Amino acid sequence: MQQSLFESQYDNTPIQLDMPDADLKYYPNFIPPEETNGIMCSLQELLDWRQEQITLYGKTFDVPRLQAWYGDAEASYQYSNLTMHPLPWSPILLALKQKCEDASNSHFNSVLANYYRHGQDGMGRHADNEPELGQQPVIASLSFGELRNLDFYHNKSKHKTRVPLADGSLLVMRGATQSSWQHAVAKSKKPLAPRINLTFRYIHKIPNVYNK
Ligand SMILES: O=C(O)CCC(=O)C(=O)O
Ligand SMILES: [Mn+2]
Repeated sequence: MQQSLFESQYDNTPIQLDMPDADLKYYPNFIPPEETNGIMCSLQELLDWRQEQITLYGKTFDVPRLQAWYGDAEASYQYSNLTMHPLPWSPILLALKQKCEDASNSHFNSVLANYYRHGQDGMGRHADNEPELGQQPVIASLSFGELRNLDFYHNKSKHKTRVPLADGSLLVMRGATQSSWQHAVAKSKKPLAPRINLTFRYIHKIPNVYNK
């Protein structure tokens, strides 16, 4: 199965999404349909899924999805005064990373995997604008399983745009996308099947301000 990731002759012509202050390219059939289910099952089974928690106003909650963080050893980042280390790459993630790098003409050293188990899993509004990602980061977002909407909210105009992310699709975000927009995966009351999303990123080394 992994071999065919490299051999695929599938049409990968992207669609440039027409959004101001953003550079978004959408590849609807980036992974051939006959391969997506096998990859989804492998990711469900092989990744070290974790239930992370967040504390808000003194109360601790489960994050509404499972997550896993993989990457090069040096792709660590600071989070609440802690250094977070990625798990070492697995072959399937490396194969998918290579494919995303080729399409986006970029280099990635880490991936955040999100597993939305059902409609009540989602992700709140945020931008991927941490200092470790640098100015104008390139982020490649690969989706498997149930179609979920990625809702974009413009910081100034408050304009909202919904981008449906289909099984086997790739969305490459670059330029001003993160500085001008926030994005979120909305929850749904409908019974939705599982979805896995992989966001490939490049983490820059920045000085550890906490240990100075
Ligand atoms: O699941 C998605 O499509 C979005 C994931 C995301 O925004 C993130 O990992 O930062
Ligand atoms: Mn994001």
